[in-house]
Amino acid sequence: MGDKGTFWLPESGSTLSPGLDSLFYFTYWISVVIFVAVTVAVIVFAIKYRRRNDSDIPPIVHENKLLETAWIVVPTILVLIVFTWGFRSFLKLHSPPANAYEIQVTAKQWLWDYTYPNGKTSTGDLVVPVDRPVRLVMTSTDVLHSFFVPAFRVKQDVVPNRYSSVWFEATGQGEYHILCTEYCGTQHSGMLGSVIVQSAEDFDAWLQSGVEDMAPAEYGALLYTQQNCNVCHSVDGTRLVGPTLLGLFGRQTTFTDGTTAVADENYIMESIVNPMAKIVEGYPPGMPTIYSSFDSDQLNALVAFIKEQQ
Ligand code: HEC
Ligand SMILES: [Cu+2]
Repeated sequence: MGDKGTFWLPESGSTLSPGLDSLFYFTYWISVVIFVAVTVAVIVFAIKYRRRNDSDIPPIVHENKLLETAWIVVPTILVLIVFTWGFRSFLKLHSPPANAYEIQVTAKQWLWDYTYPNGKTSTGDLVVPVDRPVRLVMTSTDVLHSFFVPAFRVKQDVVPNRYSSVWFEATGQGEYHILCTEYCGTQHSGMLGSVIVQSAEDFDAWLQSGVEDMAPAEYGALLYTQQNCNVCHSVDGTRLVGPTLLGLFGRQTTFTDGTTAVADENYIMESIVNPMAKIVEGYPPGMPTIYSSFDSDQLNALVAFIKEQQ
């Protein structure tokens, strides 16, 4: 496969591409073989067994057990191979490595905004280091969008009021297209960008240059005191009115109705904007509902801050 892709697939730029592309070509070649075999059989049989005169009556044909078994068993095996292969790829697509570098993505009509852990921001162009897993935590401030990098074989809906994520590991330096693939209004087709993959050194230099905003986790720390979260939540393990935020991210929490959840980005956001949705067992339903008006910057910041309390 060349750098510029093939007739069927765009260039391949991430560690996810080879596995998915092989699966595509596997199903493609099976389809080609079956298509040719069926077409040839139809033509040959149509000629060979055509009705030759008015008194031509076909003989009675009985089933051929071997043939029938074969055309049940062989396709079943092929379908199971495709399923297993596809499911493994699906799991890989949805299991970012634990050490992935995280970048926040905010989609809005009609652009992509990126916020890096140190507060550096960019619009349109997403700069990432080569050969390092990157996880994008994405949300939208208005309508549905969808983040698509064809060369990386990743595509994920970006939805208001919740977080979705994708991860990839770019394998070569260069520029790759980002498209929005969810119709999102008049300028939808112009909602474009590039992933710019750089060497680790270039990326670090870029990251340190012209940082104007506070790091999300730092802003979160500020909100934590300004918004009085600290009155009810400690970050050192102490039990106050509410549970401690220490070790919350990734922790399994049990609720008063007996259900459980592992605290991820969506759980934390829901706990803040809709605190009555799930009440932590052993605690009163005492969290104020005033935080439902937080905007996505504030929520991203609090989520980043809480993630750091490990
Ligand atoms: C008046 C006290 C109070 C304030 C102020 C408060 N909370 Fe809470 N919070 C609670 C209580 C009580 C719970 C546990 C009951 C529940 O689940 O609603 C809770 C639960 C949570 C949880 C879920 C914790 C877990 O262990 O699953 C998160 C996250 C959270 N709060 C974040 C915040 C943030 C962020 C702020 C500030 C913006 C905040 N809270 C402000 C009282 C408070
Ligand atoms: Cu869009």
